[in-house]
Amino acid sequence: MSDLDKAIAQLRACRPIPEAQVRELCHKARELLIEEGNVVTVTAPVTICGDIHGQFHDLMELFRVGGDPPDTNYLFMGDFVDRGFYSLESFLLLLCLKVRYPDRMTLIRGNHESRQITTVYGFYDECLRKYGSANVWRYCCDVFDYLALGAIVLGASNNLTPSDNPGSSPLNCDPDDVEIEVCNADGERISHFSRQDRERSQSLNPQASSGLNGNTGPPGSGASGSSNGSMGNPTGAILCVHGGLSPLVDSIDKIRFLDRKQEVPHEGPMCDLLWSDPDDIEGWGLSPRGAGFLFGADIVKIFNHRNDLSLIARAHQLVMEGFKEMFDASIVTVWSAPNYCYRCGNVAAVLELFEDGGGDGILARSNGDIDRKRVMDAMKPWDNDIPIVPRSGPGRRYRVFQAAPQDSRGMPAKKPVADYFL
Ligand SMILES: [Mn+2]
Repeated sequence: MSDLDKAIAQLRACRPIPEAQVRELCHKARELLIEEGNVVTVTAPVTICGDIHGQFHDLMELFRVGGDPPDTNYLFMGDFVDRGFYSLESFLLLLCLKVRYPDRMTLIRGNHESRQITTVYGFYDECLRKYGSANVWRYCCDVFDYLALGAIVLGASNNLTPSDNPGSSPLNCDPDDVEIEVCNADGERISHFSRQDRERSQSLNPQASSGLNGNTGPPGSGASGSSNGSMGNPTGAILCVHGGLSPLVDSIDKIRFLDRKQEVPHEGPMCDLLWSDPDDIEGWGLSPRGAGFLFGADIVKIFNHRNDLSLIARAHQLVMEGFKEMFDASIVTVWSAPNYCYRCGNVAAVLELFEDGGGDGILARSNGDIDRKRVMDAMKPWDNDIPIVPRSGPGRRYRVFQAAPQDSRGMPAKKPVADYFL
C-alpha cells in the first residue's frame, strides 16, 4: 500500500494526516493542477457535484450514492471548505483522490477556496485547532490558487437509460424519450420527464415550473421554439462553474486567457465566475452578496448559443431540493451539502451525465491550448437578431440524498431514553 493510499484510508476514516504529509500532498497537487487549463475538458460519463462545505460524513454518503472514486468520474464545483466541522478532512481527501486518480477527479474553485473567506468562515480556525499552527491552512490556500475556474463536459448523451431498480416509479413514456430522471439514494426512480413533456409544459405556461419535484420552482421564462428532440442531434457541451457568468466574459475562451493563479480578486471576471447567481431579471443586476452579479435568462441563452453549450451547471446557492433547473433548462444549480450547516433541512443532489453512444474517442485533458477557430469565431460580430434555437440538452439523472445518519458520524448520538415503562 503506497503512502498515498494509506493517507486516503486514514482520511476516509475522518482522521487528519500529519502536517509533513499535507505539505507533500499539496506540493504534488499543485504540480498537477498547474498543468490544467483554466477550463478543464472532461469527457462524459461524469457525475457533477455542488457545494460540500466541510460536511465530511455527507461526502461519504455522496460517494455511497454516486459510486466510489475512481469507479465514478467526479467533477466537484468548489466550496469544499468552511461552515462544516470537517473542512480539512473533506478537502484533503478530495485532493488525495485528485493526485491518486487525476483523470477521474476534477476539482474547480469555489468562492470559499480563498484566504480571505476561509479566515472568516471556519477553515482557518479548524486548521489552527487541529494542527496548532496555520501551516496546513497555508499549504491548502496555495493549492486553491491553482484550481481550475471551470470545466467543459464533452460527449454527453442526449439520452439516458432509465433505472430498472425494482422500487422505481413506472415510466409514462418511451424509455428512449426520458430526458430527466430523479432517483433517491437507493437508486429508485422518484420521477421523470420526457423531452416532449418538459418542452410542452414550458410553451403552454412559460411561468410554470418545469415540474421537477413538483414545487421545485425552476421558473421557465418561455420556450423559444421546440428544440429538436434527440434524434441525430449531438448535445452541446456543458459548462461547469461555481457561481455563474460575468459581463466581462462573453466566450469560454475569455476564461481561458485569465491569469487564475492568485487569490480570488474582489472584482473582475475571475471573481464573477465564482460569485455570480442566476436570477429572474433581464440582463445583469447587482448581487446582494457584494461580489459578482445577477444574470437573467437572456444572458444565459445568448451565452449558451454563442458558445455551443446545451447547459450550464453551477453550484453556490442552497436549493432545498438539491437541484434546480432554470430558464428552460439552460442552467442548473446543483447543491451537494444535505442539511446544510446541520440545520437547513434540505436534501442534496448530484447530476449524472452519460456517455454518448457515438464514442468520440479520447480527448486531451489538460488543454491549456487556445482553440484558434473558436477565438476567430468569437471575433465575428454578434448578431442579436438571429433566432436562438437552444441546443438539445443532455440526458440528466439527479440522485437526491439526505444527510448521513447520525450513527455514521462517530459522534455520540443522543443518549437513548430509558425505558421506564417496560
Ligand atoms: Mn459558493
